[in-house]
Amino acid sequence: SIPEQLRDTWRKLSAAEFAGKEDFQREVVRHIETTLARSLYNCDDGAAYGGAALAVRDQLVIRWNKTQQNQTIRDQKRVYYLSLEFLMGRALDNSILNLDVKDMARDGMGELGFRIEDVISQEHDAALGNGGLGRLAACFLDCLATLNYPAWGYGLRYKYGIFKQEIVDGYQVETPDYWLDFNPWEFPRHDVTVDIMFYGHVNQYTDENGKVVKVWEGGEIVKAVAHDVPIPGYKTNTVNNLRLWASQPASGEFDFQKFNSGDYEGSIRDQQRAETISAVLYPNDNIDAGKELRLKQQYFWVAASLHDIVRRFKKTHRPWSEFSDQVAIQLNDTHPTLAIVELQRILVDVETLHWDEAWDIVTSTFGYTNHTVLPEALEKWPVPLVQHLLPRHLQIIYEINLYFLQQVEKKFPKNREMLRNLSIIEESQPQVIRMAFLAIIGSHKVNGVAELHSDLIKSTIFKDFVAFYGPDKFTNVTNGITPRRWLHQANPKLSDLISSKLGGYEFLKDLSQLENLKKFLNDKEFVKDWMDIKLANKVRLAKYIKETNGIAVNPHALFDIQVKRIHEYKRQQMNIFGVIYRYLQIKEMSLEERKNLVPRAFIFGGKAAPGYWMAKTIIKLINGVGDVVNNDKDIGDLLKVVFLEDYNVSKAEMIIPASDISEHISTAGTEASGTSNMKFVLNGGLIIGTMDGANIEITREIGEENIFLFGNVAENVEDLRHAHRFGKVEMDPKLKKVCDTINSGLFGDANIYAGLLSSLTTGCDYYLVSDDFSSYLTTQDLVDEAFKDKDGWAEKSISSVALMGFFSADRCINEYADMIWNVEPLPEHK
Ligand code: 73E
Repeated sequence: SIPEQLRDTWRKLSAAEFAGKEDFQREVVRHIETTLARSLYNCDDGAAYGGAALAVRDQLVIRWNKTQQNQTIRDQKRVYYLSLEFLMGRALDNSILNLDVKDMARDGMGELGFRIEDVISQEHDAALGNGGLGRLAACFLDCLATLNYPAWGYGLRYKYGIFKQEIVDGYQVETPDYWLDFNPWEFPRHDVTVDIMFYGHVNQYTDENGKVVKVWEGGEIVKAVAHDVPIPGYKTNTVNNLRLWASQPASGEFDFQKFNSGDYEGSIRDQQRAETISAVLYPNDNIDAGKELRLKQQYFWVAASLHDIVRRFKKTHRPWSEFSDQVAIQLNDTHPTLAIVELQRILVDVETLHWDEAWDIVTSTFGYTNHTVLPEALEKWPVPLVQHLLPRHLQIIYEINLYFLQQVEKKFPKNREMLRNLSIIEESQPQVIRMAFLAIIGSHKVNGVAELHSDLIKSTIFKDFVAFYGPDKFTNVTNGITPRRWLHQANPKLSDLISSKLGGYEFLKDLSQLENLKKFLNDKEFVKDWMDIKLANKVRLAKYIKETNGIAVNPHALFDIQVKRIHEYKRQQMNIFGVIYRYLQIKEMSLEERKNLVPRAFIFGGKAAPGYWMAKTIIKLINGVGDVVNNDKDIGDLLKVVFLEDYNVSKAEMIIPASDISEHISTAGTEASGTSNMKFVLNGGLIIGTMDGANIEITREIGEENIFLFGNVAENVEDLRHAHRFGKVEMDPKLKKVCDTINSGLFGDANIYAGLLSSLTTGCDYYLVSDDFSSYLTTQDLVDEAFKDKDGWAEKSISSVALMGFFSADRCINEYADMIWNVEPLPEHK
């Protein structure tokens, strides 16, 4: 660092925070003219975005540096959130809002000739995630910074995020998402690197004290390079760090021997192989693809992150026994479970601690969050693959398992079944490692993400662990969302209206204050403003639909939205079957009868995993139905069906505020939580849903009168499935009618949909569409009736929002901090 006597000079010259609009504008223009080498003659929206982003970024960096210094000086326990996905979306708008300089930015850019909305929309989404799990990680980062927790995110810097979806002839087509052409939000740290080893073998040596030491050596080395992203909190000086690792060849250069001998291709092959590790995000949501490259990604990221965490701890010269007083590591699902093994390896092999002492440190450091009970999503790695890629880690896993099973044997003597049920190793062909079991055994707390889900994991997939550990190791932290992005940023008009009634924007930091909105339920002007904002948001979406899909949607129609990953368990198929039934009904109605109908626009969006054939068929059917319905002159405004291409975070910010009703209709017991349900309600939309995930707690908070619930409950699912398997279920006649219509070829060649339809019959209807279809339709009729009563609908909308405080992710973070991490916020620095 700089010598004491020079520091005054340095400090005088330190970068300063904006004093006002002119400062901001000066920085924007300076960046456009110098950093970007443009001028007022060739500055388009893209360059204006660049200038604005760089100017705002400078402000973040000033606070970021101070936050990091402050955290080092205070030297308190830190939280490390390990997630293979961070679905961040856009950063400029979020940064401006969190710095509380939106008005200044709007005026400032306006005077320079640019509309702030146009500038903001130039930004490419940071789409390093699939869906809810990745977006939850992003919301948590916002909250950690807003609440001043000393926290770091650790992830992978994918060169390609989630693919872009195009719809061609009604089918999904994937194209790569290269998002790094201009990314001002990351700082490559070429000086922060870690060498990561793969393959190789384990050798045993006896050291000078006669102790046997195991050394993992002779493997292939890949270099991890840190890329840091500043994470600003809302109206606080705290700016935390998200560290993403990129893979590079260890030497940094190609193989000169090969090059000189004329093998140019061979010389860069190793480089490409190394870079492949962080090249692409696996595009599967709630499915485990089980590919070797995925395991490589996991170890690469986990090993680099742990090295970094351990290096930071060692700088404080504390004894190892204090590690878990300084470090809490949260595992976002099982994807980072190898971190448990890696820390044990570092402590035992490198730092030469005794096994038991090391294991105590490990287990008091980690917490594990489970996000799904779907069997196809539970990670299991084949033993031979792990043996090949990470030989030392496999030995350690065996040892962990051995000691654990000895405990099991003590508690349940001679109980072979218990040993088999609890073993980390599943005795299949080949043997596989159950990563969730390893995560449980290596953590001090395990949590689910909504009450029902946390109960379900205790009574099903982890039942025997509850019997072994007792129930206290398992807990619940119901998911939440950040109201900064999902209200203030996505729906500025509503946020402004709320603040005008609640006396400022404090509610964005304490969402329970929304309760005070109830006082205005009878304030006619307020209610009108509220519904006018909803209409304006619908008009905006209708305009977008017209531009992108060419479909004219009446903004006064009931907007019924289902946007999320396409998955059979989420039951988009049930939704579109319902649409088909509605269409058939309308066709049979007289003109007089039609006058009573509520016009409805069904709006869908979401990506299918590229290899998930059934999900892709569902997309095709939605588009097939849309083609028929939207072009049927006889139907007009009464029914529209829209599939919005390439659903992502920035589109969600536009779509969610425009809903009247949204659909959260998963088979009971399958959706762990869901978080878009919370986003829709917070924006004044109502929901139709099943008794699943967080829908249950949303109902408890906002009241049954404000939600449209239907369908079977989780308790009945097993029996119903059993009945289907034994052919004891007659198909609902209405659903039969829908199937017949699809089979008639009305929506395109019936062969395309054969698999989808047979899943209901020969496939035993695993997701129970036929069991819930009739109550789904009945409930949709109730929605229509309720929508006709405009005042009643407005009352439901406002009173729901008033009671959504619980679902702020600030509440989640405080619960994690309290129950799992045992960390305190830092006092905010100047
Ligand atoms: O219910 C959602 C939940 O709201 C759940 O399906 C999702 O996590 C959300 C946040 O808690 C989720 N994603 C995955 N598992 N659960 C997953 C699994 C493997 C790869 C990618 C994502």
